[in-house]
Amino acid sequence: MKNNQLLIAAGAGLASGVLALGLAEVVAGLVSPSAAPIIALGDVVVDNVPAWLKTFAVSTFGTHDKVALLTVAYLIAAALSALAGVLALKGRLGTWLVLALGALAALAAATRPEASALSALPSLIGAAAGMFVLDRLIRTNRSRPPDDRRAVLGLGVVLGVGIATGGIGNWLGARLRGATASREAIKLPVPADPAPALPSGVEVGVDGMEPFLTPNADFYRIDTALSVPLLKAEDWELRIHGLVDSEVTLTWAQLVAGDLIERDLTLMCVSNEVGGDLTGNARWIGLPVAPLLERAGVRPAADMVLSTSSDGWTASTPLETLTDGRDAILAIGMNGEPLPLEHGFPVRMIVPGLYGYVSATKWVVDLEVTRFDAVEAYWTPRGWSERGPVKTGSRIDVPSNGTTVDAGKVAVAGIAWAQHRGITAVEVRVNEGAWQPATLAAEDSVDTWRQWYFAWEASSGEHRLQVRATDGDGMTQTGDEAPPAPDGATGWHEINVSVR
Ligand SMILES: Nc1nc2c(c(=O)[nH]1)N[C@H]1C(S)=C(S)[C@@H](COP(=O)(O)O)O[C@H]1N2
Ligand SMILES: [Mo]
Repeated sequence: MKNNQLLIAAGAGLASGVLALGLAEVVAGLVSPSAAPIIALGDVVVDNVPAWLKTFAVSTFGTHDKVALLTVAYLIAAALSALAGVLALKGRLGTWLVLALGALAALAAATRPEASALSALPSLIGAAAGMFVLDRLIRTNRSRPPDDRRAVLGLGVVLGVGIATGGIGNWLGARLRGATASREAIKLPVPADPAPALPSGVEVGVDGMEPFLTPNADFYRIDTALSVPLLKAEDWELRIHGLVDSEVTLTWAQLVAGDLIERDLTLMCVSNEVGGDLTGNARWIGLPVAPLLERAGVRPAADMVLSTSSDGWTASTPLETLTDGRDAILAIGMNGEPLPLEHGFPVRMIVPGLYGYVSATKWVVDLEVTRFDAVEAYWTPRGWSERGPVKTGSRIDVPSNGTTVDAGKVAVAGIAWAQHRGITAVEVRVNEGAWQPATLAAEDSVDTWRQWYFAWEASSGEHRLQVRATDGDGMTQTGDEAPPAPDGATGWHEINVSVR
């Protein structure tokens, strides 16, 4: 009997919690998706986790780190809701717990960089509804015998309504914010300076190799945003200020009317491990950054540009990489489409030769011309270097590690990269033997990765293959092993293959 009552109370708590979160989701859909309680609390967690935990999350869950975090958050919310239900049996403590959780989430939402005056509303309305429903459920159940089937039915109804409203809220959010519609309405302008056609032979044509240009759907995604910022191109504005003679404001209409260039650029995450897949190559359309900075009139004291996203994330980019003639752009197009929402719609920055965390700000809305000794970007106080030039590297993609192949000629192939320096040689060695030259695929540009191929005469047994690249500066990739933090992993990628 007693057990039954506890179980129903826990269920009442859970059902009220789901309803509270679902309703909060609807209000967040109207206010701002990032103001939803779990998202707001999650964002605070993301911004405050110690560096080692973030590194662990990315290395364990890779690009699924957000799903992992949200799953944990929802499990904690479920446990606390059930606890509130049990406490509510005894007195006011249960409803107070709901109120406290709601207030905490409201505080989190209200103090986010992208917060508005209404950001606390979803959590507060959710908590109020949760308290009311919990109170009603507990009261009705107290007045009934604990094995009454109507009690369970009531819980089920509340739970169902909660889940349904949550789903509606999410959908409503994306619709009402209009980001998808804004993106769908865009017809990318023809660039003034289009990319030359891909040279033939940029792909080695070995089965199992990724395409030279990464389809948008397969492009890796890394960012701190638990809910994708939903901006509309028509409302977008970029402010350029700081150590400049005159501030510049750039609207979407002005951006697309500018002299756009189209370039193939390979982007890579500093968290990419040796042999990792946190990299992609796309054909981007964008407006060069240098003329904008020139128009603003950069003061001599400046040595850095701090770019900020709509959700308050920042990157510190060395000024010289934006003005030395390389194709640093405010990108609006990715492989012939407007930027996908999760890759920074409507505008992001791309700077060839730099890891994403110091250059590739998505949903960019602000460029502050400043100094490295004046401000730190998002990842700097979290244990990453303030500067992040891409390190020369290479990877074996075929055959994959641990596979068995037939003796005889085996196609070994992969990619090598040294953005903005280019790749001049790739070498492979077998079982720590002599380094042997691989054949390079055609070069698209020095700013992209380059495929390579090696015809291996494989004899039966267990073998270890290693790869290393040499860049356009004549520097050969070091075999010294270093982890991704603080400024990019080093070491030779190796695979083990059984030959039968
Ligand atoms: N607004 C914002 N931009 C961001 C980030 C972020 O967390 N927030 N992460 C950066 C990092 S670490 C990388 S590697 C690239 C990844 O870009 P992608 O997700 O389009 O591949 O975006 C960069 N731009
Ligand atoms: Mo990154």
